[in-house]
Amino acid sequence: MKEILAAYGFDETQTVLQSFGNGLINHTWKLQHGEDQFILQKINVAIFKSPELIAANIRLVADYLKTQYPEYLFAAPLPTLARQDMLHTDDGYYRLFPFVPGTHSIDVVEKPAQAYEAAKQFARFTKRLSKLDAQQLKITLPDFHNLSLRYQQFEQALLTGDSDRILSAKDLIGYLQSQKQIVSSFEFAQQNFTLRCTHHDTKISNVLFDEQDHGVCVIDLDTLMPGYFISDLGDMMRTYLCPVSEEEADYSKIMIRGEFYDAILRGYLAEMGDELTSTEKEYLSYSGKFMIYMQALRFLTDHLNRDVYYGARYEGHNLVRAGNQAVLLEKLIDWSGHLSGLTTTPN
Ligand code: GN1
Ligand code: MG
Repeated sequence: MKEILAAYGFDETQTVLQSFGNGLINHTWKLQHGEDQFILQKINVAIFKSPELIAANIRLVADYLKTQYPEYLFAAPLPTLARQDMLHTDDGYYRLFPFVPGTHSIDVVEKPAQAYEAAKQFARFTKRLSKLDAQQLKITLPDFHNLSLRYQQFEQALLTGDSDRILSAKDLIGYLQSQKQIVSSFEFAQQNFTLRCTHHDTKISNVLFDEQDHGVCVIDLDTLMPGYFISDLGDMMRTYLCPVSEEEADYSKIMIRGEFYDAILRGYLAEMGDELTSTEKEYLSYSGKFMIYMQALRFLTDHLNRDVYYGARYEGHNLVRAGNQAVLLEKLIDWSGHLSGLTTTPN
């Protein structure tokens, strides 16, 4: 830490570091230096193999927004004393962000208004970048939301994963196999949707709110890449619709909160309503199923592969997470069926 603090010009005796947020991949701290607050983040290089691509994307977007939308608040990383926008030490890559004064973040969506505000912020971000060619963005995580590949990785784990785990997860495996049509809809999306500058991690803690609980800006651009709108809209559905998170082991608490669904859509469409094509608009409700299904596959695949990606804090942790997401998927399919008066919507 000494080396890191020195690189940013902080006096160690005046610095207080505290773990921050609940991300599974990168480690994040809140850094207090005298009166000033910052966010320090260590990039997990086992996952992000080329951190310089993240820095390149942030620079591209920061420069674009500065010229096109100077009023847009964009929290770019702060340079080191040596003017680098990322610090490379023997121990990894670090970044420092300003803590935007007067803002706070939340970890759990408790009110529909928070869902509305967050959806509007993520949509505004993509909309502001709609004239920037998404192909100019670097791919920081290849195939990150490629559902076809995630399904193949799941099938591979069924062949080469831990055989005891495969056996004991057979009901869940069967359920996810029975929902494979969700992959076909993704393949349609790939052919027909517009490639956009997509955030790919739209959990609520990636939005900063002001004191009146209005959304101010989005943060955490590690997974900013070319992608489809269903990733951003869908991950909001995955993480805002249910009162409990993917960590909840008591599945009786999993439910769909209809008023949050409406709030997400209203917020998202308030900014992106004019940007989405009519084909894309037919896939609004699909987006939730897409992301929940993919997350269930990813957690289960990792469980079968002995937790190499997400890690596990207890035996069977990723199985619990996968089961949680499968129940959420079932509830959403059921709920959206009632919504449209059909048993299930075609996509
Ligand atoms: C990871 O690190 P975190 O929590 O922001 C993962 C997401 C998953 C999420 C599930 C790079 O995000 O894709 O949805 O866990 N990020 C990566 O909690 O794999
Ligand atoms: Mg993230």
